[in-house]
Amino acid sequence: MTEAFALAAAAADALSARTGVERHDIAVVLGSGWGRTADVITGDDASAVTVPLTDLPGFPPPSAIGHGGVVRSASVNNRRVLLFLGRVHLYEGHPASVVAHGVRTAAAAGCRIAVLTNGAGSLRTDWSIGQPVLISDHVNLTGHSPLTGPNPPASFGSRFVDLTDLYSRRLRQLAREVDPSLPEGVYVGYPGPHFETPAEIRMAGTIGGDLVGMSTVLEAIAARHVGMEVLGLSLATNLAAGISAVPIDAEHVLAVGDGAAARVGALARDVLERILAS
Ligand code: 8IG
Repeated sequence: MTEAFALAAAAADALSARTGVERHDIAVVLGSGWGRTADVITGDDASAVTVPLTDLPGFPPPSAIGHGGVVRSASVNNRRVLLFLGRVHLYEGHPASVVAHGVRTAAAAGCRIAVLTNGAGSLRTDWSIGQPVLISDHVNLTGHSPLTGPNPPASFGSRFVDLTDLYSRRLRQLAREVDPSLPEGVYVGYPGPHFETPAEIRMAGTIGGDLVGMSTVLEAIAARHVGMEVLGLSLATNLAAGISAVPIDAEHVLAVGDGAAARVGALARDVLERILAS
């Protein structure tokens, strides 16, 4: 556990050496369906620097489709944004500590806010496909925690971290000031990489879920543990198994994201600017 935090500090040092930026303010993780929003979010900032994640200690090569495996440091309203294009998933065979490495690196780089985005299956037939949704809470069905293992270093909080307000009410409110029509939903984190059975989706609904996905929950826990404020944003890219009239197809899911990129990217940028001004 201590090694995980030391590795994140080393990655943050390498990042600052590569970007020439000593401290970053806000981290954004772009999940599946969100990759094309990066350019909308950072605009044509001449000071932007993109670094392959494998150049930084602790990041494995990406294997998930639609996940780029680079981190971009860019200026938004004179503040410094750290944009992860791609993330690590449990289903790639990595332990939870590796899944959490990005947010821990961002925290060590100075970020006090983590914006975690993902593509998700939706249980809500009243939402359209391509609808962005604020995550209000989650159910972690991965069976893992990024805090498993020896105690974290004393400079961090206890591993018995309170998750009552995991997804910040304040940040959700700021997002709704940008777009009052943004719905909220509970995200159920499954391990994947297979999609669910219809029975598993009925269970997700019974336990209060609105969205299902294979990411975000472990990063959110790790971010909260190091004292970051967390905003979760899902893009409902498909109706979940047993609700969807068509088979669930990972390529189609990415295409939905590409189709929504301009609109969703503008939303993400506006939300970031609103948060940075707060
Ligand atoms: I995009 O239907 C996307 N990611 N578990 N289920 C799970 N993850 C997803 C889904 C889905 N769609």
